[in-house]
Amino acid sequence: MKVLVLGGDGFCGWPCAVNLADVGHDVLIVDNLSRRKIDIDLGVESLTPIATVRERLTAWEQVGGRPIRFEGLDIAKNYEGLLALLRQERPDAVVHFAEQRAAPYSMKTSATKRYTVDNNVNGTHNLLAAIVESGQDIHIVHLGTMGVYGYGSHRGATIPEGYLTVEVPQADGSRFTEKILHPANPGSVYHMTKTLDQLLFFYYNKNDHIRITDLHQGIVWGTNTSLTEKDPRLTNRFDYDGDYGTVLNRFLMQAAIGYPLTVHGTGGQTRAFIHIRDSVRCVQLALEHPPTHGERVKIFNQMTESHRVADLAEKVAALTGADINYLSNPRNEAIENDLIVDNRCFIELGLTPTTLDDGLLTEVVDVARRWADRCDRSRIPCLSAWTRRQAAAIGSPA
Ligand code: NAD
Ligand code: USQ
Repeated sequence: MKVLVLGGDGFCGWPCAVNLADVGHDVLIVDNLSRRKIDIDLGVESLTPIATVRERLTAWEQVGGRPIRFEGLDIAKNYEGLLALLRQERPDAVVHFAEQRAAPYSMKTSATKRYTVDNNVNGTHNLLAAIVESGQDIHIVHLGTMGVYGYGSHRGATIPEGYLTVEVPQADGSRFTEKILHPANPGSVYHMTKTLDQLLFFYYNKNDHIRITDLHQGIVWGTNTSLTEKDPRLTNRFDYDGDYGTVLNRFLMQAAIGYPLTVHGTGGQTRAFIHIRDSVRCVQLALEHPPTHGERVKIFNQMTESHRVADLAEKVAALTGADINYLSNPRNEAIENDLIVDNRCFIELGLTPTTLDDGLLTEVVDVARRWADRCDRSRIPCLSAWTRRQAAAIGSPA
């Protein structure tokens, strides 16, 4: 299959691209390298040293990998370039990772809010419009987020895979049932862009019959896969800073350098998680099981387990002896929430979930220890506040 991987230089996209090439697909990475530029603007670096795209692709061929090509393109700004690329390449599928993905970054300033909306919504819409204009039958596999469902109380209900069955009362007292997109309840400007993506997919699937799989992914942890471990130049990025670092990888890295684990609030927030190796496998499964023509948008919950943030901190502390610090929460989010998730679609397709085992946790701590001298401790605190009230509480500029 010929596959374009939009955002294939990023944390989830890079291991996914090499896996797809490894299993025999013809892969072209499309990326504007904005993530690397944001690192420069923020004055931070991936904890692991990452090679340039060119070095990565050369290394991949040198370890015997099927060649992967690269195209530098901004999918949000260069519509004509994207359309020309689709016409030239005629891909069977496009995997879409190319969005600004950090909630704290999206909440930093009005400029980062506007950038996140412009980049994410335009990028997704450009892709949909370009597929229609190209007249081709291309399957889109999009990386969405579990955060579209929201982290308020679901009152013990199981979160379905995208669609909720509701009963609608009629004036005459009768009722009918219908399957609707699960109501969206975003918790940040970033998460809001993913809920807008969902509506764009719904519309283009209905109007133009584009085949789409939307993967509602949980928080990805871990760093490398067996393929990115083959050569140091293939190493994946490891974000640890207050904007881009995600909770479990941050805790493991903090434990490695002797920094007290940064729990926001009481740590009662419950979130969904998936290991990077499973994330890569799920994308492959989704690509190889496309929706049929005329099928509505296929939505999978791409997560393997749910945990409370405080429980994760305690688990990491027990494993490493780290201290835990309960901090004022910079985010405007529920103090605690329940999260029961249906993830049967991937299990039925053959995913064997990698769960939080001590060996894998230790592996991440070892990676972090190895690169501990690259860590800038001053960049660990989360200083991006959701509202003025939160900014005042954490002593951050509003
Ligand atoms: P990342 O920032 O590491 O990678 C995104 C890549 O897309 C980067 O290489 C960036 O340069 C590129 N990009 C962004 N805008 C672009 C544009 N306009 N044109 C071309 N390229 C562009 O992020 P990630 O962690 O790899 O996440 C990838 C996707 O998966 C995102 O859509 C994210 O929302 C989703 N996701 C990530 C996680 C996670 O824990 N990392 C969890 C759930 C969902
Ligand atoms: N948190 C801490 N301490 C920290 C960092 C975070 O307690 O040091 C808490 C946050 O307050 C939040 C939870 O941990 O309650 C998760 O935060 P996160 O930064 O790990 O994850 P999030 O902002 O939700 O975003 C990440 C990815 C995003 C993806 C999302 C999946 O950056 O791209 O969409 O996970 S999900 O959470 O399922 O919506």
